Amino acid sequence: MQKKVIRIIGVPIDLGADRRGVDMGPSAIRYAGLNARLKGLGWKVEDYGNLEVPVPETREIKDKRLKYLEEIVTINERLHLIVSEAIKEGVVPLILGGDHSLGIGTLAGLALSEKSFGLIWFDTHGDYNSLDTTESGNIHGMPLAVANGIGAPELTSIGGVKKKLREENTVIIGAREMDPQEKELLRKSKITVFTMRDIDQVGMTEVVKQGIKIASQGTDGIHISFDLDVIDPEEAPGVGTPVAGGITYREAHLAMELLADSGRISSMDVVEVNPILDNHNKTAKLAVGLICSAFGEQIF
Ligand code: 5AB
Ligand code: MN
Ligand code: MN
Ligand code: MN
Repeated sequence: MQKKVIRIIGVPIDLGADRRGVDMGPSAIRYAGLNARLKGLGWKVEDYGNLEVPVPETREIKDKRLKYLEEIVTINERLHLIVSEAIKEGVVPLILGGDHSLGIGTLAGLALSEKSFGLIWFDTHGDYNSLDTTESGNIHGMPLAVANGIGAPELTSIGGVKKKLREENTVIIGAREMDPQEKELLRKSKITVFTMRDIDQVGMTEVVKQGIKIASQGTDGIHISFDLDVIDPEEAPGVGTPVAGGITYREAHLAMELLADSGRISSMDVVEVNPILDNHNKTAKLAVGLICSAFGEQIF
């Protein structure tokens, strides 16, 4: 890795999800010792602090198919500028969530750069719902579709151009729960989906190696979007939407270690940590371990 500055950007948002609590994610992750550990690895750490996010009690849901749309647009408008600024300055943005609706802003920010990025999306879910396929109206189930130009125009237009990702360089790893119509929509795209079955069958090493290859072809770097719910709830109980049958603690670390070895990580989101459901900050600590593995920490 050539870049030596990491800029931490906290986004304490839970407007994109039904369950309250992921707004406390950035605080829990910092409390678990993130900044000191990254410094210990030789990174210069700039903590930007948190973006200002309204609490749901002060707002109302205007459209049940797109809950808190206006607020989420405002936050992602701000986030995309902060991310694009970081890339321009040559520092690595590390975005702490908050729910996954922040992925809209991160990817819009990356798309503003002259550089091109592949994307690896670690998630139980596809996050590929459109206005017509969503059953919940929760925007955290939509960011990948929005980044691909599908969804409410208020969201897809953030950052100008419509498409913020290159489908052929986009990979989902760890999928195990998608809405029926979301699946259909995703199948129509050129996004590569590695499900839990693929991981069971060929192993995490092979899946991540293929993922890196796909995300690297013709790109300058790889953005990792890591939804903690990809990990089994036994090991990561503190997440917004826990689903049984996830990847293990070690598989998650191995994935980050392999990505670090590739030398191609240019930015990262870490989302959906929910301290209310957590067990003594276990999930936030795990998140810190994963971030450190991604940014060069080795066992020996
Ligand atoms: B997460 C669901 N597909 O759209 C929906 O945690 C879940 O960012 C979305 O991956 C989960 O509400 C969003 C049922
Ligand atoms: Mn997600
Ligand atoms: Mn998820
Ligand atoms: Mn979730």
